[in-house]
Amino acid sequence: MTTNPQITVLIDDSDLHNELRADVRGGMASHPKWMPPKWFYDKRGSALFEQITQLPDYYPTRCETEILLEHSKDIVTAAKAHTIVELGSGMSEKTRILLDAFHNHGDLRAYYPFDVSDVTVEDSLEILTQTYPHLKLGGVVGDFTRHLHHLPTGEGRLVVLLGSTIGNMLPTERAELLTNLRQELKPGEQFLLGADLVKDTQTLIAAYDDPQGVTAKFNKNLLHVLNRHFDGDFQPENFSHVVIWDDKAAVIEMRLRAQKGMRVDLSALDMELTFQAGEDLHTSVSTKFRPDALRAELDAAGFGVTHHWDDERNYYTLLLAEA
Ligand code: AVJ
Repeated sequence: MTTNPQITVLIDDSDLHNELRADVRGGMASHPKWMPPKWFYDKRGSALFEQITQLPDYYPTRCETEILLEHSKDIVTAAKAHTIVELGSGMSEKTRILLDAFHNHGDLRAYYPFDVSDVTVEDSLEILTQTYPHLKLGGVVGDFTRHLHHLPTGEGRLVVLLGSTIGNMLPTERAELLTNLRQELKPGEQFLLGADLVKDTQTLIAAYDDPQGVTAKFNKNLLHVLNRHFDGDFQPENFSHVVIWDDKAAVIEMRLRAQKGMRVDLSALDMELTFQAGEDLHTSVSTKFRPDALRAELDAAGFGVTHHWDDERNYYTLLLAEA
């Protein structure tokens, strides 16, 4: 009875390669040098992030899972959705908690993962087809910051954005995403957002600077990605993993600090980079939210927050908002 899920492909490997090239040309010419965090996630980077989610100090994934397990029935009842679209779905692992709850307590008819990685969308759909034979499945390979006008249609949609992915975006980028999303939705359609909250500095730093060194490896993986794409000669061991809490902006920053002066060749780009000793390459921001401020951002985009569910320690929150 199942038909093969239809996948809409809006970007391919060569688009990604070109985008990475543009980001290198822009970011490496800036002061300070910086790169957007989305380039960590090649095959090795994704596996390292998977390991991060299992670290004792990296609490966000566990908190979000705890909230989903504890409140999935309430979420189903409140959201009343027939269609789920998941942005940045990855392998849709946590989503399965929601899908199961909708199966038991709701009337869900369709699920659409939306992710930049074609392999990820294909693999997750293949697994889901077997587990949820009654669900209509489809997917989008695209960048939700650019391709939201390709949001799958369907009755009674719930768009979900989990994993504190929104924390990776800058305030203006968030405003743009939320506004665009609100515009895509019909009044009454829903948005479920997972976000990490401000808490004591020690806990925040420890989550990004584990003694096992997995996050350091993940951070340095960016340099491996650049070497591979552009025939580069970065020596990742000559950079150290640096984590900074910026209280004013409420962001955890990750950086790679040059341990000595260096020249780095990116042959395929005809580019030679110079690093001074101690110079930082900024590799990511991870925003931590204050509940009122996050609500205000959703309000400003035309959403109304109707529910929120937090974990026991108030480390993390799931917001349900209505368009
Ligand atoms: C997947 C972006 C939510 O910022 O917490 C984990 C990525 N980086 N450790 C985060 C990440 C370093 C993660 N997000």
